[in-house]
Amino acid sequence: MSQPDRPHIHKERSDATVYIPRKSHKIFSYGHMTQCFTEVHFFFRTVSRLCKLTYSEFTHVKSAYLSLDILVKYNFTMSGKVVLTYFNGRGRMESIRWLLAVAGVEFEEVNITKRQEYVKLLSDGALMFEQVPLVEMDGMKLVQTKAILNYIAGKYSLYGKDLKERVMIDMYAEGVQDLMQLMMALPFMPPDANKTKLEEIERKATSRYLPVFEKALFSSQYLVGNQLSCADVQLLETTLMLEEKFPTILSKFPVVKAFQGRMKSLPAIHKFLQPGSKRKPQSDDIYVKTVCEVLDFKP
Ligand SMILES: N[C@@H](CCC(=O)N[C@@H](CS)C(=O)NCC(=O)O)C(=O)O
Repeated sequence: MSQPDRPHIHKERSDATVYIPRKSHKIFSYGHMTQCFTEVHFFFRTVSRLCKLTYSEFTHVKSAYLSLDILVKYNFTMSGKVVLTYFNGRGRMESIRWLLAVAGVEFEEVNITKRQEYVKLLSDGALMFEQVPLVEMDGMKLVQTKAILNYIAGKYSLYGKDLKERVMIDMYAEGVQDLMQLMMALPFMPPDANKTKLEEIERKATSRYLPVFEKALFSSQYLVGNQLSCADVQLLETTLMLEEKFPTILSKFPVVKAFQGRMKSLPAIHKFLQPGSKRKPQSDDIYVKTVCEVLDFKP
C-alpha cells in the first residue's frame, strides 16, 4: 500500500493508526500507547510531541482524524479491540478470559513463547510491574489481575449494585482466588511435592472453602444480591478446576453442584465451554517449560 509522505491516519475496518513517515515510518496506534488517554486530544498532543511534528503536520493528522467515520473514530478513541498478552495457558489470565466471555466481549490473544518477546514488552514499558497478565482495552494497558477483573466486572455490570454488595463480591472472589492460586501452583511443583499439595488442596477445598459457598447459595441463585457477578464466574471456574483433580469433590456439596449446573447453562458460559472456544486446557509440560523459560524461572 502506498503511503503519502505526510503524517496521516490509516483507516482500518474498525480501527485507525497514526502514520508518521518522516520518523522511520513509525506507526502509533491509539491502543499501543503506553499511557491511558481518556481524550483523543491528549493522544494527539503526545504523538505530536514524541514525533516532533510541526504545526502543519499536526494539523494534517488532526484533520484526518476528524474525517474518520464515527465507528472508526470511536474505536480509535476508545481502542475498541481487547488484546490479552500472556502465555498460551490458563495461569492468571484464565479468570480474565472467563469474565470477558461471560460479558460477551470478543478478545484477541498474544501468546508469549520466547524470552525476547517478554523482554521487548519490558523495554517498551508495557508492563507496569514487569509482570503479565497484560490486557489492552479502552485505550489502556492494564496489569494486575484483580484490578483487571474488577474493571471488567464494573464495566459489564458484574460487580453488584452498591458498595455493600461489592465488598461481599470481593470477599467471595478473594476466597475463590486463594483456592485457585493453590491449584495454579501445582504444575510448577516437583513431582514429590505434588501429592502433598493435592492433599492440602482437597482438604482446604472441602473444609474451608466449599462449605462457605454451599451456605451462601442455599437460598440464593447467585452469591450476592441474587444477581450474577464476577464472584459467581470465578466460583464456577474453580469448581470445574477442582473436579478435574477430584472428580467427586462436589458430591457432598449439592447446592454448589446445582449452582454449577445453572451457571453452565447460561448461553455465554455454555458457548465458552464448547471445544474450540478461548478457554485454555489444563497446564501441560510445554506450558510449564515456556513460562519458566520466558520468566527465567527455575522451579
Ligand atoms: N499481582 C500480579 C502478579 C502477576 C505475576 O506474578 N505474573 C507472573 C506471571 S503469571 C509474572 O509476570 N512474573 C514475572 C515476575 O514477577 O518477575 C497479578 O495478580 O497480576
